[in-house]
Amino acid sequence: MVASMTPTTHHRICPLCEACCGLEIKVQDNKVISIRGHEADVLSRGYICPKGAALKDLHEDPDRLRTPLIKRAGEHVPATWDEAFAEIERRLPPVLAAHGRDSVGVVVGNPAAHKIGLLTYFGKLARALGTKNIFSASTLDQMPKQLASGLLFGHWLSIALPDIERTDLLIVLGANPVVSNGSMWTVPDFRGKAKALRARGGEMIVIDPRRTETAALADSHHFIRPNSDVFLLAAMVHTLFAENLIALGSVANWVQGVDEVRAATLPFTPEVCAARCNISAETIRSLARKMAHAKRAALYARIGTCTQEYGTLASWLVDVINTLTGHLDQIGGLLFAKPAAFGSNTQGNAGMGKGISTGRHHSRVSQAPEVYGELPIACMAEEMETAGAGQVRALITVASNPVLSSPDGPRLSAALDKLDFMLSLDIYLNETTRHADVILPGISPLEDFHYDVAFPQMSWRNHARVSHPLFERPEHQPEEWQTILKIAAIVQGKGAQTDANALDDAAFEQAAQRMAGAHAAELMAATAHLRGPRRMVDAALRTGPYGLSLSEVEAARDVGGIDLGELAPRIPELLRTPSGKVELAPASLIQDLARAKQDLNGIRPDLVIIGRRDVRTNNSWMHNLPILAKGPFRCTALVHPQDATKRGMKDGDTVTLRNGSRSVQAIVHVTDEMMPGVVSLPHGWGHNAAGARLAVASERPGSNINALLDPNLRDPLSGNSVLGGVPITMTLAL
Ligand SMILES: Nc1nc2c(c(=O)[nH]1)N[C@H]1C(S)=C(S)[C@@H](COP(=O)(O)OP(=O)(O)OC[C@H]3O[C@@H](n4cnc5c(=O)[nH]c(N)nc54)[C@H](O)[C@@H]3O)O[C@H]1N2
Ligand SMILES: Nc1nc2c(c(=O)[nH]1)N[C@H]1C(S)=C(S)[C@@H](COP(=O)(O)OP(=O)(O)OC[C@H]3O[C@@H](n4cnc5c(=O)[nH]c(N)nc54)[C@H](O)[C@@H]3O)O[C@H]1N2
Ligand code: SF4
Ligand SMILES: [Mo]
Repeated sequence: MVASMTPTTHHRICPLCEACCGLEIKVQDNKVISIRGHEADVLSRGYICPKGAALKDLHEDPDRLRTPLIKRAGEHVPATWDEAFAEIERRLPPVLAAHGRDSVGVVVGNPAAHKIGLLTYFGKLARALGTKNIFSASTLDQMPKQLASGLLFGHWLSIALPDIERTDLLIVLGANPVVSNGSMWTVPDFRGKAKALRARGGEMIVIDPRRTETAALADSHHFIRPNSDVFLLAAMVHTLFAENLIALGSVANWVQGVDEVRAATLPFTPEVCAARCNISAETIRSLARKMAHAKRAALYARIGTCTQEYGTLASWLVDVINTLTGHLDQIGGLLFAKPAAFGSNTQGNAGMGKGISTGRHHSRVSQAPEVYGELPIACMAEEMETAGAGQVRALITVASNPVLSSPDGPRLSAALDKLDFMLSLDIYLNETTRHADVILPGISPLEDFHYDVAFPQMSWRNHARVSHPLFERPEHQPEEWQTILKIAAIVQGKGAQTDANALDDAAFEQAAQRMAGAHAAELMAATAHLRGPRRMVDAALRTGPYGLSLSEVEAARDVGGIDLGELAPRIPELLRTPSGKVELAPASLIQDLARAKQDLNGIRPDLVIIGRRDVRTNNSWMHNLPILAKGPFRCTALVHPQDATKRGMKDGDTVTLRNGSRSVQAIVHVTDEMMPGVVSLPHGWGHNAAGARLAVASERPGSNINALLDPNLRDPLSGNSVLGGVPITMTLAL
């Protein structure tokens, strides 16, 4: 804790995106005076982006909530923590008692992945509720990638990562890591690493409907028609078989299903697929040959390939190509991380496991299958609107802003208004939380302990790093894990007065059994001085593959963390599939490929819409920070000159974008960086909701692309929403 006249220096991990950069923060008189990249950080080596520096603005933002709010007569008014918990106790248990467990839904959003208290305790709330209605941002994002990886390798978090510092060829499909700083791949300073790749004679190819900031660094760029990656990828696989380019390399003994893949991709000839995806047959063949001939190569794909109708198929075929060309589990190809703690594929029996399954239950209205314990977020509105047993009548949102981030926000907004009770764990009164009856704020990241649970499982280099609070949290404000345990106690009928620490002790005893089995008592004794997430981290580190402890990782904080070295081959030990092999041809995917085959000659709409990210934004919630909000307006619709001319439009015009009965207005920016026939509008905008408290963001609200999108359009296997490649019309606004 800090209260000094001379500046003090602190090191912590940036909690804002998956790059997880190490920061060096100087503090004086209890104020942040500077934030820069921590040069010694073992993972990020001094890199920082503008958002990292904006943590100061976040910490100081007057709109960031510091006390609970209760809605009284339509107005959100400040309340004490005791009053807020009492209000929850008054309103939530009766809903459960009258309508059963499924009548309370929970939705968890992106920042929860960066707040250890939320990430490690959310599950306890979901279990306490016992509801099937669990939703998250995963089905707006990476669920297809997780499903495909789970089917191939046996666990949802076994993600094959490009070995960027040692590769000769990197193909980037549907991702813009120069702006996003990487996703499902923790790779701070992607730009620096891509430049180094090219400087050592390597090649980078980008395939994207927009000539992106990442494409600007590449040797070549190809426009691809949105929503058609499955056709490009299947045709590449077809080519590998047709030209005898299959060479599995060191994993040859650990792969099954090659023949099934060959048979299933036979119909996808480059000639047939070229017209569908807008990439010539010759280019398709040349991409396949390049992957086959390069000694060290990696094909990387991300959200552009997930948020589409064939998201799981596309994600699967990416790793099929990586495997068939001998780059899986190869130095300079694709490798798997080996995290120091919480690694799902460092636990249990090495080399074999249960694998994954989906569809253990289904959503009530659309019958969408459960995937990784949750239902598609786009089903949330219909579950609230449709009467009958199991109707969602109360909702808990945890760091989630689905009114802006999920399809048909306006419909969701209307459904939230009709709930019997809504509780939000959030730090802003925004487009979603304005509907809540009670809002419980989380503490500022600078007041919080942190250890990344998920991202070391996807990091370009193995490491262990931890963050400590720089500032004391406001008096009486609980840490977020304590808040969650209190709510869990309320829904279990234990009452709001229950001591969170006692609940935590009981829960930890069970966790210790799971982690250490016969040695559980020893583990409990070794960690007895800790509580909450700190104790979980210590226990996970001690039982992890490097046998570290929290105090060892803490001791390395100011020297940039503990470097656990380059990624190394892990097959077969990593596998958790029932066969103990890489299951290259899962039945569900082979079957789904038939759906794509039906669509080989599918319609090619005149105009479709896709999304976009900007380095100064982070989904829907950082537009209120002055340092990021300044500068040119970013929520513009990018339109190719041909498309603009055809419709009599010019730069700066306001246009109406329409998808059936849904429409939004946006300002046009004409640019040939777009593929003709494709419009790009970023997501996370539309900050003009009445009752929200976002002074800076509401000055330039922007438009909500998700108001255009249809919640019924989903990848059927993963339940992921289709957020791109959706046909629209565009007319000049009157
Ligand atoms: N059309 C379109 N839509 C998209 C996408 C797209 O590409 N196109 N991308 C999708 C993707 S990848 C994602 S991940 C989702 C993200 O969508 P969401 O999961 O809804 O995440 P955010 O938009 O980041 O909103 C985060 C919420 O968490 C709150 N919050 C921030 N920090 C904290 C904290 O420390 N504690 C608590 N309790 N709350 C906090 C914020 O105030 C905000 O309400 O959006 C998706 N939506
Ligand atoms: N600055 C910033 N960084 C972020 C975020 C942010 O909002 N701002 N959000 C974070 C989150 S939650 C996530 S999940 C990651 C996402 O990280 P990325 O996946 O790198 O996300 P994007 O920058 O949206 O890049 C997706 C690319 O796919 C392209 N695309 C769209 N449709 C298609 C298609 O059908 N096929 C192909 N091949 N390409 C297509 C788009 O033009 C875009 O260039 O970024 C994270 N980092
Ligand atoms: S890239 Fe920027 S936002 Fe992401 S972790 Fe690094 S500093 Fe933070
Ligand atoms: Mo995301």
